[in-house]
Amino acid sequence: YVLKDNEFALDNLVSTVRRAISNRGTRVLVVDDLPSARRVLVELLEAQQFKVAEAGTGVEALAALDEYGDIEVVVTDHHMPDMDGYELTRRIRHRYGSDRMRVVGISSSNDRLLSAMFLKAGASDFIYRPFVAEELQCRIAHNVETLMQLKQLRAAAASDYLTGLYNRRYFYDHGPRIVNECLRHHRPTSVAILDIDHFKHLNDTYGHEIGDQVLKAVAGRLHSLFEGSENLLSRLGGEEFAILFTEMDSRAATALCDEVRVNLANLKVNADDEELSVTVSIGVAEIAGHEAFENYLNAADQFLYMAKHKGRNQVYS
Ligand code: GH3
Ligand code: MG
Ligand code: MG
Ligand code: MG
Repeated sequence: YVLKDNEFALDNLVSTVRRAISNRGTRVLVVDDLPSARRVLVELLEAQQFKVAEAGTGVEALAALDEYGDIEVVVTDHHMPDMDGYELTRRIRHRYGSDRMRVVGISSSNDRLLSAMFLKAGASDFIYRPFVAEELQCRIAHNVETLMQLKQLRAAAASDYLTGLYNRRYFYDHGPRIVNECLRHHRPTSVAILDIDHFKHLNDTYGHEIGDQVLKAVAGRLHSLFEGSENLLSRLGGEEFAILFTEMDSRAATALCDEVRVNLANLKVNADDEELSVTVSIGVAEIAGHEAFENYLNAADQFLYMAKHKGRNQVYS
């Protein structure tokens, strides 16, 4: 028995430490009108390595969400003057989905329907007081875990497996939002489609694996060229990439694309004993009106076709 207990204790310690490490970046907001009750929660959470923020009212809580910007979990009391925890939960859910923000209700009320009310209002979890510290910590940890898994899923769904760039889905999902934002502020935007020249020939000559290596090298160079800029780069599929340029009309985007074209032509990819290089063709279209996003991509694709037709290794707009 003693041995078993020790084993359990050690197991517990290891998982506690592991959890504490993964909690480290997460900020939790504790909302309670009673300072002493708040203190207990804050100390328990800080012992778990969470970054903790505090609020004494619902209004303060909503302000804290804006002020910090990185709060991912809210633990809220129910009975509070002005705004109760149920109402606070509703308001938080109005602004943040449960995939971004977890809300955990907590109350010493003996109304057994309260937990159902909270859950219906969008709370992720509910704990009745008095609670066992371990239970609170486990429930919070599960919520943090769920958020982390969702984050990983979102990242996987947005990225292209071979190159690590944003994928087509992300481009078509976020592109229109960026365009609308730019149009609202009367900023010019343009879109470019870039396609590697004679890539089928490269595949046929050197094999698919070398082809993949070239794709990765081109993607890596594009990434480093656009890193830190507001422009959205993605791999549409195959040997085709798309770039959404903000703050750039067709003329500016075309000039920049020509620099990209020259830069890529100078890229050397080491494959087996050979140094390979490729050229690209690019079509550029300005987004000037309120047509569907696809229409502008089709226009860029038409221009890309012209660039190919005119002999490749060039930009057409
Ligand atoms: P063009 O200059 O007109 O663009 O000719 P192309 O040969 O580049 O164009 P085409 O569309 O005929 O061929 C594209 C090739 O890209 C065909 C396909 O086998 C290859 N490809 C598509 N996706 C991948 C990939 O993920 N890896 C590799 N290695 N090849 C791919
Ligand atoms: Mg209270
Ligand atoms: Mg192609
Ligand atoms: Mg091609």
